[in-house]
Amino acid sequence: MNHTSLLDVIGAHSGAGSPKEASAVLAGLTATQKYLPSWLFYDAAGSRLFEEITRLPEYYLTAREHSIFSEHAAAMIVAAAGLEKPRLSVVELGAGSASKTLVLLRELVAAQGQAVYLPVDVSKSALEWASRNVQEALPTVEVRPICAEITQEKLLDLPQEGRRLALYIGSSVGNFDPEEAVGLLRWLRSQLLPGDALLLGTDMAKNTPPLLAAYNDAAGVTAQFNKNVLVRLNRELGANFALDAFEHRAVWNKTEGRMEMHLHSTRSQTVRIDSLDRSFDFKRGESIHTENSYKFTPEGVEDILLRSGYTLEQSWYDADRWFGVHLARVLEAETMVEDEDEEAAA
Ligand code: AVJ
Repeated sequence: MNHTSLLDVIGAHSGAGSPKEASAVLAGLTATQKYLPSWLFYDAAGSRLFEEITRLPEYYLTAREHSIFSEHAAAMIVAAAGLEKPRLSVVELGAGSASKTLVLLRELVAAQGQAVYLPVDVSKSALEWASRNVQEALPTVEVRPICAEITQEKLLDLPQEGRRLALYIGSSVGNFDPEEAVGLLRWLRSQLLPGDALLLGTDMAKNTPPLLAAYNDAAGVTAQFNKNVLVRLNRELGANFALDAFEHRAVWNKTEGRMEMHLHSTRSQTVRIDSLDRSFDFKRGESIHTENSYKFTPEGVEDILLRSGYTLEQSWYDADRWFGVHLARVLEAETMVEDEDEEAAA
C-alpha cells in the first residue's frame, strides 16, 4: 500500500479547500484501505498540537534528540567540517521551533564566529518563528529563510563558499516509505556538493511498549492531533465527520517496521463531503490510515543513505539507543550507487 506519494507529502502544503487537498482526500477515501496523507495534520491547530506532543513525557523522540545534540554538538561540528576546517553554512529541511538547531548553531558560532543559517519550509509562519528564535538567541548568525516546498525541481541557491551542513532532524524522514525517503535524500544531495555533510535524525527500532505509549499518550494529545485532520476536513471541505464516532488507534506494524496511526469508525456510518459532492461509507471497525512513522535499524539508515548518494560516517545515540543522529557525507557522483546497478545485482 503506497499511499503517500512524495509529491503528496512534501509538495502539497496548500491552503484551505485547495484542489490539492480535495484530490488527496478523494484519492484516500476511495482506496480499499482508506487513508489520509499525514501532511494534512499540519494546519495551525495541528502544528500547535504537534508542539504539545513534543513536550509529552511519553514522546521520548524530541527529548532524546535534544539531549544527543546537547551532548555531542561540538563533536558533530568538528566531524562535519572535516580536516580542512572550511566555513560551514547550515541548511535545514523543515524549520520547526529550531530549539535543537540552536544547540548546534551555538557550537558553530563558538567555532567560527559567525554562520549562515538557511531554514527551508513551506510554511511562512514556521519560517518566521524559526528565524526569530535563531536571530534573537544568536545575533551573529545570518538567517536566510527559504520559503519552498521540498520538491525535486526547486533549486535552493545555497552559499557556494565553504561547506554546507544539511539538517534533516526530528525523524521526519520516518513519515516516508523507504523509496520515498531515498527520493527526498537524493533531491537534497542534488542541491549539495561532494564533501558536504548531512545530519539525519531517526527514531530507532525498539521494544513496542515505549512506541505504543509515544503514539497513544495518557493525556490524549496524540488522539486529538490525529482527529484534528477530521476537524480540518469538516471546516475546509464541508465534511460532516462525527468526531465521537472515530477512535484514535496507534499500532506497531512489525512487518514494515513502522508505527501507524488510524482513525477507527466505531459504527457503520456515511460521511458527506460537500466540496467533493460525494459521500463515503464506513463499516463498523473500518479504519482511515492517517500516518506511518518508520523506525530504523543502523543498517537501515546506512542503506537509505548509500542508495541516496551519501556515506554514513558517524552516529550518535542516547544511552538506550532509542534515537539516533547520523552524520553522512555527500559522495562524488561517480561513486554513487545507481538503481540500475542494484537491479542488475539483484
Ligand atoms: C513529526 C513525523 C516525526 O512521526 O513521530 C507525532 C509526528 N505523529 N505523533 C512522528 C507524530 C504522532 C512525528 N513526526
